Amino acid sequence: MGRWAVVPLVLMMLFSALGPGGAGSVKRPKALPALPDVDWGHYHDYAEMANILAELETSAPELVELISIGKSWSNNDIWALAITNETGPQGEKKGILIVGYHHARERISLEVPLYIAWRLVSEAMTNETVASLLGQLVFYIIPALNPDGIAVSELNPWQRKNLRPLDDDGDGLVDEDPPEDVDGDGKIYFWWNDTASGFEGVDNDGDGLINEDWLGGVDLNRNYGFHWGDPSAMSGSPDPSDEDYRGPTAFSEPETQALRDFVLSEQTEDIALAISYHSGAACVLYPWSYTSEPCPDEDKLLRLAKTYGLVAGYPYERWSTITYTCSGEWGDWMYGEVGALSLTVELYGMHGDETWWDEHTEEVNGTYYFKDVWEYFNPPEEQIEAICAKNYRALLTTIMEFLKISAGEEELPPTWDIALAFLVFLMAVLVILLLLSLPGKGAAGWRRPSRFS
Ligand SMILES: [Ca+2]
Ligand SMILES: [Ca+2]
Ligand SMILES: [Ca+2]
Ligand SMILES: [Ca+2]
Ligand SMILES: [Zn+2]
Repeated sequence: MGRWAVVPLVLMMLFSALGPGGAGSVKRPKALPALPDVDWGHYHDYAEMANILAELETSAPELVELISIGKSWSNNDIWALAITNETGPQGEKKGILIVGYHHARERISLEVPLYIAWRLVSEAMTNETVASLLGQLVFYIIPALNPDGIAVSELNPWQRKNLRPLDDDGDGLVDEDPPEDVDGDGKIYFWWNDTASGFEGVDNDGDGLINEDWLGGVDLNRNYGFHWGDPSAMSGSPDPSDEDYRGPTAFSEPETQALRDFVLSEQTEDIALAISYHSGAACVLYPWSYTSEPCPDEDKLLRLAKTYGLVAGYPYERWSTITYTCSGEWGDWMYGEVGALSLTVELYGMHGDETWWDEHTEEVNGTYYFKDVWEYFNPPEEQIEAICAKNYRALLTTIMEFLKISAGEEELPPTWDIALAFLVFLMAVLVILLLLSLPGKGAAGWRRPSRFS
């Protein structure tokens, strides 16, 4: 390339930097952030997630702040985004906390908060509702509270807990015998018959037992310091080998400590609404979870859960009446200790679908096999984006309802819905009648071409 060939290139670069109006001649519209191009057709691993979060901050530094709120057992950063309009009037802003991925096998619960962050930033200047919300609120989004779980769930999609090194069977060795994919079909089956049950795997340490000490761990959603270890609750086990092991003490885990310290720090605004994403079932839950009694804000929480549920198409109910009672649960702590209205959204899952379960269970000589635990908790990849999108809509609608609650506005009673629908119908009829009575280019206004007259 000759030396003069670069001139047009440089000129083009200059023009694009100045914008179509040239230097200062017209007021430039606010530039849209150059957003990362995200593929929502696959499950993101830890590195991909971290890249998207970093790119969001780079592309819109006036909206996004990327914060490491702590490190996991395997020394992975637990990333949070603070998203708000930093250029408008600041004043008192309320915080909205969104947290995903407490449980390793619930991979869709990472995609949804990641998508929410991406959509909020992408629509910050083009969607009036989003712009208004970002003016009044700060969104704190933690897509993956259990970052170590991502890689483990690829190896063993049964994994639920974090990676605290833990001697489940008390033999002095730590995490020495997790399940393996022995037959190489990419899945780990669970088998059971009349006398025994177990997972696919081999005896890694030669002690005669198979899979007796998995990787980790503690159930992060039983480790919070509100009614932690309450013996009256059905879930929150003291046994390290159990799926819902609550940990040695409340907030024993770096992951729950990170969330606690972030929520309670001076750095964050007053968090007034909090939403946590899980999967395995499809429903919206609210406190209490440790007891079947209603909490003092039952009315408000039901109103929020109903708003979310109606938009996303999920049933909604107090946690303890739809599932089972839990101790040390996130939503109870967020509400009971922090004072935020808290919802838990179960995004997707085959819980309670007996037909699906039967179709995915195989019987061979009196022993049953179940292989599709990934599919139990996570939608096929081609459904990820639609599930993210409907939850984004449900979240925005719920936040609008939350703002009404905060402003003391009453919920529209159901009779109002009917009255409103009737009014809309009446107006439509009137408009149609009006249109029909108008002379114009319709049938009545048609003129025959002159040559026929
Ligand atoms: Ca052991
Ligand atoms: Ca272990
Ligand atoms: Ca296998
Ligand atoms: Ca063993
Ligand atoms: Zn979960």
